[in-house]
Amino acid sequence: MKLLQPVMDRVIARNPNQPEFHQAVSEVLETLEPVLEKHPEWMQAGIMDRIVEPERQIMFRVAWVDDNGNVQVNRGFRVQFNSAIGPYKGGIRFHPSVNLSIIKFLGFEQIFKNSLTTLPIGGGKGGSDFDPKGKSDREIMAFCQSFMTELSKHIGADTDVPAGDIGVGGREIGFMYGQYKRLRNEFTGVLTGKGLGWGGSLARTEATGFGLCYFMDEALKAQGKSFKGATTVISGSGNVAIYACQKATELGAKVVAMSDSSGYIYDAEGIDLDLIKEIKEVKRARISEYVKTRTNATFTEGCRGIWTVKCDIALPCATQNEINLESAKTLLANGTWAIGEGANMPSTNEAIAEYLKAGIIFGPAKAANAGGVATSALEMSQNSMRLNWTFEEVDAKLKQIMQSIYKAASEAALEYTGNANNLVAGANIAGFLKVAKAMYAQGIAY
Ligand code: NDP
Ligand code: 2IT
Repeated sequence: MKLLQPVMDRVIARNPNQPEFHQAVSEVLETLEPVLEKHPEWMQAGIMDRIVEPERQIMFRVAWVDDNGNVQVNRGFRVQFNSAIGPYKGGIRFHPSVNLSIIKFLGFEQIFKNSLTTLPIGGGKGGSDFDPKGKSDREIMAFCQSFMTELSKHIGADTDVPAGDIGVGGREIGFMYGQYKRLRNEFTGVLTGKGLGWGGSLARTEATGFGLCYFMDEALKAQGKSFKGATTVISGSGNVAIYACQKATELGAKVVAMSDSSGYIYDAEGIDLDLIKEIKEVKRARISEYVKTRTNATFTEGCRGIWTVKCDIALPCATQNEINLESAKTLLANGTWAIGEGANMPSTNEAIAEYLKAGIIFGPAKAANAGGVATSALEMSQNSMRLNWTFEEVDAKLKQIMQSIYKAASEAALEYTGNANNLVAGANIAGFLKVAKAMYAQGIAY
């Protein structure tokens, strides 16, 4: 990196102790050099230094009362990263590991992902270090209400539209939406992932997992391959993993392993997804329960072990940096020929370099998991029009969007790197171009 190394150096100097943010920025800057060589006017207009600095970062106290009557204090975040092409858009994550570095890496990635969807949405992300595990419904509600009491001052249907992410699903969106409405007295599309009876879009729940499979299906087809008969491993067992499992299975794959943060299950006969849904969606229990019913399956403690399971296709759908260099090497040594990222930044930059070196089919997160936010944008459209599309309509639009993302990424990859299969560069470049053009056109205070 020549042109952009000074930008990277400034990011590191200005944002010490934010390793995840540095990682996400470095992965993008590494691929944008040829674009900036063609556009010196963008360098001159400071587009690069501007794009790595959030437009606004909000951090706030979230105080709430637990079931024992004790006061608990968490920290809330909303990073409004870039609004060049639309209102800030991105999920909210509740997980004890959440900090500013994690929210910034997610918000930064969201800029390019949202641009790739072709829909008018800017990039943002939020969350809290609140741990929903083991909390009662009342505690979840109390936390969500306190969180939204502050967040409501900073968002709006035309300003910033949050949604779910790790630890935030339909239940949490409901509690937050109720509080927003209570405070503002307005029924607008200020959140996505809402319930189907009150403004939610059909197929939003399925969208990220389905979209991942639609994207990978295109990438596989381009190389004469498909999900048919492919042994597949999916990490995680949350929203993204469950619907990735459903669609991959529909497309002919045999999913043999899934996980949660305590370990992974292996079922040689193929995962029983109804059982997973019962355990994770209904009972909110641990995945280890699976082997009580499916007695031929095994449970192994620890998260990284799942990457030692021999598979053709791996779909990491849990969390960031779940595949490090060692796990990447294990996958490749076991003959894995395709990897599609459902989670955000699940592979370290060293792991990605290893995939590219091996020449496997690799669907990077920004492109491969964009189906969730794309369908959120479709939910926003339906809310604005005050009407609902059918499941089939939304699903068809989602599929078409994922196909067009694949096309845009592979064409940009070919144009700028000479290799249509380098979807890492292709996705970053295609996503960046639209945002950079918009930022340039909109000028700067002078
Ligand atoms: P969920 O909360 O529904 O599920 C998360 C899953 O990942 C759970 O199985 C969880 O296990 C596991 N997990 C979470 N953190 C860790 C960790 N630190 N180590 C190991 N396992 C972990 O979240 P989603 O399915 O919504 O999100 C999964 C990934 O997909 C995230 O990276 C998210 O950013 C990304 N994503 C989500 C989208 C969406 O629409 N929801 C859209 C695009 C990307 P456990 O239950 O034990 O914590
Ligand atoms: O990472 C993501 O794209 C999401 N968590 C979904 C964001 C959204 O606004 O639907």
